[in-house]
Amino acid sequence: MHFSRVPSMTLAIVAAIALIGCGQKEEPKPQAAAPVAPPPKPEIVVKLGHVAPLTGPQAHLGKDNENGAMMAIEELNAKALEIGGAKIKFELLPEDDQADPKQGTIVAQKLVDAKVNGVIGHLNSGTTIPASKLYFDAGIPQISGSATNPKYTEQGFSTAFRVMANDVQQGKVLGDYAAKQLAAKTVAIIDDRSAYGQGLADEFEKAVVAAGGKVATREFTTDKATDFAAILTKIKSKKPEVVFYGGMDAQGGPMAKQMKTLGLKAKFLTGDGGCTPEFIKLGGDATEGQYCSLPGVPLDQMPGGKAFGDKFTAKYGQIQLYAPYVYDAVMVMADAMKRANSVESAKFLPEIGKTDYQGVTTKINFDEKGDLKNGAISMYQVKAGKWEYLETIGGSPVEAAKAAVAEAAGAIKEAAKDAATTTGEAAKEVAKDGVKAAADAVKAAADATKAAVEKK
Ligand code: ABU
Repeated sequence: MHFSRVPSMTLAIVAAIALIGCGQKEEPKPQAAAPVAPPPKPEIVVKLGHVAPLTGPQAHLGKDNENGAMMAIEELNAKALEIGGAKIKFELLPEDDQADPKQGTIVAQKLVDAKVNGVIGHLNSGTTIPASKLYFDAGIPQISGSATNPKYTEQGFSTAFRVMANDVQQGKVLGDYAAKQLAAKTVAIIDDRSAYGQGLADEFEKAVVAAGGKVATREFTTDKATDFAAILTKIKSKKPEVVFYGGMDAQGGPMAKQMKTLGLKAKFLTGDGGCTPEFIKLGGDATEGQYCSLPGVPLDQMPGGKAFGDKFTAKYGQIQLYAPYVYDAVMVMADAMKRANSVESAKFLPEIGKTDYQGVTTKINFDEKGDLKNGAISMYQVKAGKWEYLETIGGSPVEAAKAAVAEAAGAIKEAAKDAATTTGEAAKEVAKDGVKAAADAVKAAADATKAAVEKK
């Protein structure tokens, strides 16, 4: 036999190839498994429509509402909420309805098409009411912070809510005030023919008549008018003791001014639409001694009023009117989403009806129609160029006292925490601020408790 001589290296290669062919390769040494990062939580953008007049004579009120909503949205986003296992980012979709009912439905349809999760607004009853049908048909929850005409929540729409007392309550308080506190035997009534102005004037008239007063004349204007000489001249000839105006500050201020120019000496009384710094600015010294009503209690008596006022003023300037209510409207909607563990309109809508939320303005619970339970109305008078609080009618003083005590307890706890955790010079300032906030809250609690006791 012949054996060829094969070099040893060649044999090794052949052996290796044979081994590979047999699938016998050297296994890598087992290594510790790298930790697997959990998949990132999905982020859901929750779109909230907001509607108010951003142009025209009520633009200052519309912007005030929008700022209230924006402040709530920013605070919610800062909390990095998780709902239904997703990170939630709130986004405000602001729309301008120009306080015009037709434009109100146009922008409402735009928000429906944008598939918003909810709507905050509108500002005016005249736009809120027609828009509410579109939101109801689309199943979109709506909370207004300022529309007070009763019809809004009387249509049987499960989607409609408001966070302030309505004009049945407000008109009654105003009518009683004119007939009883101001002892007016005859009144003249003007309204701007808007759903709000006309509706409030109707309720005022009913209450005056029920209290034994007489309506000398009823006159009309519009929410765009600036000259009221003709109707005021007619009213002057009737010698009423009170002129009541159902409408907004853009007309109310100039109307008070023109009353003075014409020598019409009757007291001027208006509702929440005129209860603004703008009314005083437009009416000048003719507004001195005049009256307005406003659903709710004054900001400094609201459970979270002081803190809200300080923060809002630093960020946006003077509060015009409804900003705290609109802020609460956003928070109530977010609270319903948290309780439903869903941002889907159909899922969190039933939770809005079950709301039991301590807002900045008051404790918020809704009745079966979507109206605020225990809504209060407060009266104000212009003194030394500023609206001064006179009294509150209605509401739940016991609830207000309870909320104020809780607020005071929270403020004291915060002050103690700040004092314990801050060092050096800064500590003195922080502790001073905290103690002052706590003292304010304790005073508000004492006032609210006194009011509750007096009411009993
Ligand atoms: N609440 C008075 C202004 C808004 C409105 O109801 O039209």
